[in-house]
Amino acid sequence: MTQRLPQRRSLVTALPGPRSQALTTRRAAVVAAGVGSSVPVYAADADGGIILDVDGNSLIDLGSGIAVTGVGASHPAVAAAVAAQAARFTHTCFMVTPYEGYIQVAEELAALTPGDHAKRSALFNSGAEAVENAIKVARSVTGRGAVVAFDHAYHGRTNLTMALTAKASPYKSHFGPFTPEIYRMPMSYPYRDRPGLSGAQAAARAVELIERQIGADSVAAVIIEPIQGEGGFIVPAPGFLPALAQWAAAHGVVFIADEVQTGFARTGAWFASEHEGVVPDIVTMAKGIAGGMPLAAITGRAELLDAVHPGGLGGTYGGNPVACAAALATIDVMRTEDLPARARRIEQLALPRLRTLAKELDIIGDVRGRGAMLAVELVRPGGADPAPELAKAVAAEALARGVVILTCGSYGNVIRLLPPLVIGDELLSDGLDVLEQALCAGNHTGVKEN
Ligand code: PLZ
Repeated sequence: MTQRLPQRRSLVTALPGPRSQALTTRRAAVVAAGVGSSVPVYAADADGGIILDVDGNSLIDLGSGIAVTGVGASHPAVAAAVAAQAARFTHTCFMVTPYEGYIQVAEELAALTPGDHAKRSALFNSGAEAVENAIKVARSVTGRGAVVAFDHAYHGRTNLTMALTAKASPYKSHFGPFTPEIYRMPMSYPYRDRPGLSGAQAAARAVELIERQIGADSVAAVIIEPIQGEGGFIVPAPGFLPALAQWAAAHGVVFIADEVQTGFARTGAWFASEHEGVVPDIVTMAKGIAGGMPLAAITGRAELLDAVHPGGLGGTYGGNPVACAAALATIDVMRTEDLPARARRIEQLALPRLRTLAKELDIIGDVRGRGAMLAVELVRPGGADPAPELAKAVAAEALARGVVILTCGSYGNVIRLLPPLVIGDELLSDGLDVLEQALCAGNHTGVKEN
C-alpha cells in the first residue's frame, strides 16, 4: 500500500533538534521523572516505517512503540474505524450498556488464538491488566494460590505483575512488598545455558524445582512468554514450551501464554505459541491487537473463563468501543495484507545480515528471534560477559543517524528489532545499514577497551 508520509530517512537537524529540546525542558517541569523515554525526540506524525519528529526529521522506526504498531501508527483503515466509532459513541461501559464491537472482537479472538476448543474472552486496557486477570481466573478456577513465572520474564508494572516480572531495576526496585505465592523458575536460554541442554531437559529442570519447592497440586498457573520480550528476546530451546504445557495439563495447572509482545503476527504467525504447536489454556494479548489504541484481552478455554462468578471480571474502560473498532480494523488489515507473511519476509531480509555480521564482529554474542522480533546480544569480545554500555552506545549511534532502535535484556545488552510489519523493504534495508554501521562503530570501541 502507499503511505502518507515519504518512506525515507532524512535529518534536517542534529538529534534532538531545538523543538525536541524545548519540549524536554517543559516536560521536566511537569512530567514525573520516574516516567522515562528511550529517545529524547518528540513525535509529530508517524506512518508506515517513519516517525516524523517536531523538528522535521524523518526517523526510521524499528521499535513500533514497543511492538504495538504492526500495521503502522496511522493506518487509514484503523484511523477511519476510530473516527467513525468516536462519532457514534466513545463509551457506554460494556458492564452497563453493552455493544456489538466487544462481541465481534471476542469472535475474532476465538478464531485466531491457537486451538479449536470452545473459548471465551474478556477485554481490558493494558497488557498488565490482561495478565492480572488471567491469574485471577486461574486462581479462582483451581482454588490454588501458587503461580510459576520464569527468570527473565516481563509481565508488567502493577503489583501482581511486578511480582511476576524478573528484573528488579527499574521495574521493581523500591516498589515492594509484592504479592505472595509467586515462584520463579529457570528459563531455557540457549545462548547462556550449558551447551547442548535441550528444551526437554530445561523443562525437566524447572518441573523438578516446581514439584520439590511448591508441589504440583498447589500450583494454579504457569505463565510464560513464548519468546521473552523485555528479558532479551529469548527463544527457548525447541521442546521447552510443549513439555511445560504437557506437565501443566497433567497436573490441572492452567498454562498461560503471555503473548502481549509476541502476538498479532509479530513473529510470523498470529501467535508465537503456534511455532511449537502449543495450545495454551489462556492467552494474554495487548500491544499489536488494536493498531496503537489501548486494548488488551484474555482468551481461554470456555470452562475456565465461564467458571468465574458473574461480575468477577471487568473494569470501566475494558473493551472500550473505540479500541474495539480499532482492533477489528487492525485484524482485518493483518489478514488482508497477510502481515504474518510480511513478518516472515522481514526475518528473511534481516536475520541473514545479522548472522553474517555476527561472524565478523566480536561484540555480537548471539543473534536470535522470529519474524519481525529479532535481536542481537552484545558481549565483551572474547567471552559472553554482557556489554550493556555497548547496546546503549549502538542505539544512540543509530538514533544520531536517524533510526529508532530499542534495547532490552535482563543485562541490558540486547539490541532488538521490532519494525512495523508494513515497513517497506527499502526502508528496512536502510535501517539495517545504519544498525550495521552502529554495530561496527561499537565493535571498534569494544575491542579497544579490552
Ligand atoms: N507482558 C510480555 O511485553 C509490556 C513494557 C515497557 P502493558 N512490555 C513493554 C515498559 O517498560 O513498561 C508487556 C509485555 C509482556 C506484559 C506486558 C505489559 O503490558 O500494556 O505495558 O501493561
